[in-house]
Amino acid sequence: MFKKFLVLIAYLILVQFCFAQQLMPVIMVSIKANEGKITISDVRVVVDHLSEPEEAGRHVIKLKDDKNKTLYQLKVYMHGVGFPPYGAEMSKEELEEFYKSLEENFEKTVYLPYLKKAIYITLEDSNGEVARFDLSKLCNNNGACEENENYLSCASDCPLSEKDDYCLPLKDSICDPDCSKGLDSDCGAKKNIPLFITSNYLFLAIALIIVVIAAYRITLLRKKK
Ligand SMILES: [Ca+2]
Ligand SMILES: [Ca+2]
Repeated sequence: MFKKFLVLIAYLILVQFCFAQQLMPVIMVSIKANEGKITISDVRVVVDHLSEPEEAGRHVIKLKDDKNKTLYQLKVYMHGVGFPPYGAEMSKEELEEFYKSLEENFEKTVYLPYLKKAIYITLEDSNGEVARFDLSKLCNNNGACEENENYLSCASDCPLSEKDDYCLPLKDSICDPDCSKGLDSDCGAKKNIPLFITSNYLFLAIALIIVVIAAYRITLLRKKK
């Protein structure tokens, strides 16, 4: 029985190990479809997992180098995900309208490897290119931290200690001002509470406990009498 239990634990650890994907700097690509018109709405480098290919998809998103060579490609399913409102009585036409809207209006985010050699991203279907994004926008080295740039893709324009709309809570004694309270331990305002105050509070707490115990004993004694 114990042996079986050990084998099960070892198997579970192995499964976890095999399927655990590594967190790393990746290119986050936001795609938007508006009335059927597909555009790449936002691109930036973030720390996340790579997207898995979606076999049902008829679109491919590619990373290309300066010689138009494909460095990486991923199959994507360009379709919104949703269900008709629960309990709503919808006619056949209304349902058709609902599913058509899912097909033509949606937002989608995919994560691609951050390859320095890649200079642009294309989104393609069987007829050719649908949308394109120029990756030089991830850093233009002009001294200002702008749209699409952040510390991960452009440390020269976006130093970690200044705002770039992305929280990177590294333990490096630099506070990232984009992190909400408590996320970056380097941002903790070090409150130097004077020792005499803390010791006074401790003294008060002990005194209070003694008073409570004494009061309890006195009431017990009174009851016995
Ligand atoms: Ca810049
Ligand atoms: Ca930041």
